[in-house]
Amino acid sequence: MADYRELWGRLGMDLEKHDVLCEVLPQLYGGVYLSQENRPEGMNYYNFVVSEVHGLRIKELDDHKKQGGKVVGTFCVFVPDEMILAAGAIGVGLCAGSQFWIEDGEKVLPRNICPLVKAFTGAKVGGTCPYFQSCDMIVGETTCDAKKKAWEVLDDYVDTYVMDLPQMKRDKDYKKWSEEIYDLKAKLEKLTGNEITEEKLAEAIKLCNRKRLALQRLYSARKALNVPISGKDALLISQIAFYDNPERFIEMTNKLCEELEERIKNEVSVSKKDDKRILISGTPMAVPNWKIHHILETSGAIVVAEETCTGTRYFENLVDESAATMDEMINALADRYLKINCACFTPNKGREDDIIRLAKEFKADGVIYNSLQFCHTYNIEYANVEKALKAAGIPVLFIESDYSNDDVGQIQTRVEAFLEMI
Ligand code: BJ8
Repeated sequence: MADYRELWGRLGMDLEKHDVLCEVLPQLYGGVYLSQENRPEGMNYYNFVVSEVHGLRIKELDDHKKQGGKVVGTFCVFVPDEMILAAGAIGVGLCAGSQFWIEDGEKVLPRNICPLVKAFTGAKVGGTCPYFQSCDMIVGETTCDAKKKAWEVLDDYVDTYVMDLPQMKRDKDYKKWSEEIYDLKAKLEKLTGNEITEEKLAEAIKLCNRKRLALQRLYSARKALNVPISGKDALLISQIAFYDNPERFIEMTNKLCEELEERIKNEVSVSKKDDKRILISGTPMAVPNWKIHHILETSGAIVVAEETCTGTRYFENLVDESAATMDEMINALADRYLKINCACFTPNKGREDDIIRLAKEFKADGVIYNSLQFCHTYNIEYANVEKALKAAGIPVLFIESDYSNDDVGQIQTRVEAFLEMI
């Protein structure tokens, strides 16, 4: 990797602490990713993106800022990327998935809350994430209590704007979410100095839809009986989708999909005949959280899909492109986004239906329900999901975990017993 220390220094990072992270990541990536056999050639692009994770893309953000552009950080798939792009800003997903950031997070937050929230807060407080350091503003949302209160803490470090997400799906909630998107529009226009015109928004809607279609195509390839790509690799691609340049990401992902479709034709597979096909459902897996996939795929399973926000919830459903006026477009955005079935909604029967539908579509032998520790919404929602899956005859195993490696052995034992049983 080129030398980015001058750039990191300018971003106000803690260089010494960041060096520790830079040492750990390649080892982790090598063990989890580069040890895989028969990976598609197209994964070389994503290997390169990871090798430059705090380098090249940060330089691109820096160049954009030097020309007067803004960078906006987000933490939830409900925040419409289309508005950020239409304002001429670059959006980056900031959810963090490493134990490395927990210690700094716990300096300002209680210990007994979700690791995802502690990690992204720690990344900012410790000055060890160049994406966070590049942000001119972050957009939070009122999804869960942990996030909701963390915004108040983060506001001391960076301009923090919060969208008030309704938690039911009645007509008045759709209306409210449209209003929230209108407010975001005004905020982004003020931040960037650019007007969000109908033309710009229409363009951004098309771009985000093309990105969703590329990810849908990737997931379609995983439905094949001879699975052409590992779950770990597919997860990595979704994670990269949150911060890569969208046009480049679309191009490279479609190119990879061509290769995967060829593999399917030629029956080239990364899975073995007896591997159990697993659908993962639950909380998002922010980079570099590859823990559950790695355990599964080294224990006789292949992960075929993720009903998560680093999976189907990110790219299912397109925004209606026939909307022409600003009102119509904003309503179309509200419609598409409020279809996401996050456990922060009540009731959330739609998610049970999604999991059953996906398990069938991807021919899963079983479901791993994965919840981050202290995530009340996903933890509690398991009871209803389990009931629904049982009624549908689909085996399920519940795993609650954090970012540490302390429970790897225990999870492995439970996973192996589950795989034997299904
Ligand atoms: S749409 S899943 S990205 S809120 S932070 S809820 S894990 S306790 S991330 Fe999420 Fe949006 Fe929903 Fe998806 Fe639980 Fe942690 Fe809260 Fe979390």
